Amino acid sequence: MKILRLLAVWAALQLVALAQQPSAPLLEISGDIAHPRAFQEQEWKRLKHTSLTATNSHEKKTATYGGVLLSDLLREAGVASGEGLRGKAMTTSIVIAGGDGYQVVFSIAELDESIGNSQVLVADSEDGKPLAQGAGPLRLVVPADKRPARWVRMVKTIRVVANP
Ligand SMILES: Nc1nc2c(c(=O)[nH]1)N[C@H]1C(S)=C(S)[C@@H](COP(=O)(O)O)O[C@H]1N2
Ligand SMILES: [Mo]
Repeated sequence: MKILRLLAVWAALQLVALAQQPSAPLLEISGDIAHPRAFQEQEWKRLKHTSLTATNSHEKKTATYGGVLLSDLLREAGVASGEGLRGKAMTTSIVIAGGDGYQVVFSIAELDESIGNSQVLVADSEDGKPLAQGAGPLRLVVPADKRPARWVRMVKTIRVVANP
């Protein structure tokens, strides 16, 4: 009987440990930044969201995407922007990687609202619905690009790389 009670306690402890395990983050921002961050789904939902309409020329499909602007995310992570973006910081690159290892690069100045002002959205919805499996949960939307080669599917990490 004592054994059974011990087993029950052990099983309960296992369940508590399982529930406390942090799930894999939705997105991580790391590299040469003041505030590396990992966003869980709940935190991501609370970030300021923006929507824009863009055409995927590959699929000849125009849709309205909702998500967080890359420039807003970078500012939140402490990356230089606006008048603060000058000198050596002008050579910083932003590497975006998908869950399949596909990576693309943006230069900091092309994203900055006061310089290139190229809007890049880390999208979490398409026409009001979550992104399809294999594309989401997060996908880059780059309206200014002619070919959607930088529309990274399954975005997992954003790495800020300062030029040495
Ligand atoms: N994760 C990931 N994203 C990716 C790619 C990839 O291989 N892996 N290919 C890119 C290329 S080259 C193109 S043209 C578009 C294709 O987007 P589509 O599948 O929505 O047509 O996805 C881009 N995003
Ligand atoms: Mo492509």
